[in-house]
This record gives sequence, C-alpha cells and structure tokens, in this order.
Amino acid sequence: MIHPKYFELAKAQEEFLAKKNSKTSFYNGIYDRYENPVLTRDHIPLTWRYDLNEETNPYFMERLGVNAVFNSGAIELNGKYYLVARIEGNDRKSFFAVAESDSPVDGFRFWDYPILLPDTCPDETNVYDMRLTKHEDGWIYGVFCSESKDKSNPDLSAAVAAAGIVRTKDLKTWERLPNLVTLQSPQQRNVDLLPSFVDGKYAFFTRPMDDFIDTGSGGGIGFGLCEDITHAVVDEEIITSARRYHTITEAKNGEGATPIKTDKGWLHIAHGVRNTAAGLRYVVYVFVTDLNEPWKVIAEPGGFLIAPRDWERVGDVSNVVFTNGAIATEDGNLYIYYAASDTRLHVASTTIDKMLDYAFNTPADALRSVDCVKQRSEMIARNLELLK
Ligand code: M1P
Repeated sequence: MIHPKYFELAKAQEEFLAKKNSKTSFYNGIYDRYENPVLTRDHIPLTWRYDLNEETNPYFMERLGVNAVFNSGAIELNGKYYLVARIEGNDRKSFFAVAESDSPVDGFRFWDYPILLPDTCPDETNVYDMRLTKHEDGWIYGVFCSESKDKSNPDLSAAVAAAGIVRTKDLKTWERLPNLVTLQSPQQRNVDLLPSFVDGKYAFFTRPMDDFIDTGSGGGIGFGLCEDITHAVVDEEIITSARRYHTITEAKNGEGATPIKTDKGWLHIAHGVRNTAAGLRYVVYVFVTDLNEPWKVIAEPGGFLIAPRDWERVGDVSNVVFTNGAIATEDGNLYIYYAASDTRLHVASTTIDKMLDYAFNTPADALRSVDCVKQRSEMIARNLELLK
C-alpha cells in the first residue's frame, strides 16, 4: 500500500515544479537574474527520498534525504535543455543526475534514476561538478572531480582530487575512461575539455593544485594537450589566466562552464576565490582566449560578473557562487547556470553579443587603488562632459 502522505506531497511538488520563472528587477545591463532557482532539493523526486510503502515506512519518513542540488553541467540537445546536477545526499556524498526541460529557465525535472557511473576507481569516495563538452569527435564528454582519501597522509581529512572522465552519446549510457593524469600537478579540480581539437589533440583547461583545498604553487587556470582521451595524459601545463594578488582570483582561479566558441574567441565563464575574515568568497568572472591559440587570454574585464547577492549569499557554504555549465543557443542567447552557496542552482540570461561587449569593452583590473580611481575618473569626466 502506498502511504497516503505520498499523494499530498506529490501534489504539492507538482505545483512547485510547474511554477514559471521570471526575471527579477536586478539590472546591470550585462545579464538578468531570475526569481526562482532552476534546481533545488525540492526538485528531487519523492521516490528518491521516501520509501512509499506504508508497511515499511509507517511514519512516512525521509529514508535517504537530499541536502543540496547545485553545481550543474549544462547542454542543449535536440531542442531540449539538460542539466547534469551535483546532488548531495544527507550523507555528504555527491552524485550526478540529469534534469530535463523544454525551457532554459524553468520546468526542469529529474529523470527517474540518478546516474550510476561505472565503478572503475575503487578508492573514489566522492564525485562532483561535471562539465559537459560536445566534442568535435562526436562524443559528449563529462569531466568531473573524482575525490579519494589521501592514504599517504595520516590526517583523516586529507584527500586527493583528480579529473574523472566519462563519455556518452545520449546522457543515458556513460563510458568511464581513466582519470586525467597531469604530470606536473599532484591534484586537479575544475578541469574543462575544449570542444575542438588543438593541433589534432584534446585540449584541457586545468586547475593545478598542490593540495586538496589550497592550490599552493598552482598559478591559476592551466592549459595542456593530450593525444589519447582514452588514456589522457597531459605532460605540460601552461598558465592561462593567472591568480593575482588583491584581485578576485587571489586565492584560487578555476574554470567554470565549458568554453564557448564565438567569432571573437573562446568565451570562458570561470570562478575566482579570495579569502576574507568570513572565509573564502567565490565569484564568477569572464575572460576570452584566442580561437587558434586558446591558451592566450585576449580579454579579461576587471572584477566579477556574478557575486553572491541577497539570499544567494546564504547556504551550506555561504558566500559562494559557482558555475560549471552554460548554454549558448543558436539564436545568440546565453544561459549561465550558477549555484548559490553550494545549496541551489540559479540561472542568469544574457546574449553572446552582450558578453563579448562586456569582455572586450569593460576595463581590465588596474591592480592598484590609485590606478582604479584614475580609470573611474576618466569615465566620470567623459560622462560629465556629455551631461553638460
Ligand atoms: O565550496 C565552494 C566550491 O569549492 C570547490 O571549488 P574550488 O576547487 O575552486 O575550491 C568545489 O568543491 C566546488 O564544488 C564548490 O562549489
């Protein structure tokens, strides 16, 4: 017998999932924010959380709760929008699941089951933050963080982060490939695979790290090539977008959404981290790299694109916005899926044209207060002249 409470909760969830989303009054001319998150733990099917059987679950308790739904890879396929979300159970283990919608801003529903990855890494404890790449070789790749206990370190919390790689044609059947090996860097997180070959090779944007949390000598976002994706080895990483003192990327600098090819270069929507008395603060920022030499930054506007605002600031890991997925549609629209405080997933909408204008015409970080004041005063002077 199905517990009667199920029908009550199912009706309420149905109403919640049917809610339309709309733009907020937030304005900066660059992108729009939306009222409702596109994915939350309330989007998780009841069948994933409750045992529906009244005999085995007389109190209708959540048996396998879900804590958060956040950092999601994103892709458009055959006119539908798909998010491969990071779902974190109450047990702190993350896993992936596909949510599908006809709209980029609302209506996302999870498929019946989460993704069961092939179990090829016996030491792997946790997986998260999948980036999806529609590669020119015909596969859709998913690159994610594969986390294991660092057995060489007696510290109970010591862990090792590596880039796991899977591939699929339909988001249903996933082939697991060996984890990426980066010969110069002991740990990796936030790795993105470029959709195009570079010199006939697979091109990765990496985030070299000495340690699981601290990037240490890792200088920012790296770039490296590999011949064989089925045994991916990057011999050499060069730094693309560097971490810099007293900027939004001082503590960490990591790739976000899979780079988007535009007429003017590869558009990167990445994240930067700085340290504060209240802990690490994560923001989303933009840079563009050369189409033919994608390791070369050709535009990097100063400061952040998206920083946590209002209720986005509060969650499991507060003061964080993070993206690992964006969808550029054929008609030039761009949807950036950004998670707030490791708890829920929001969307911002803009266009490729606006992002390129933002990237190429917003002043770069002048790096020193005095130069930032000069930069601002020059614009003020031009404006005051216009207003005369
Ligand atoms: O908690 C904030 C983010 O921390 C990590 O990102 P990074 O490697 O840049 O520090 C990731 O665990 C990410 O999932 C998380 O949102």
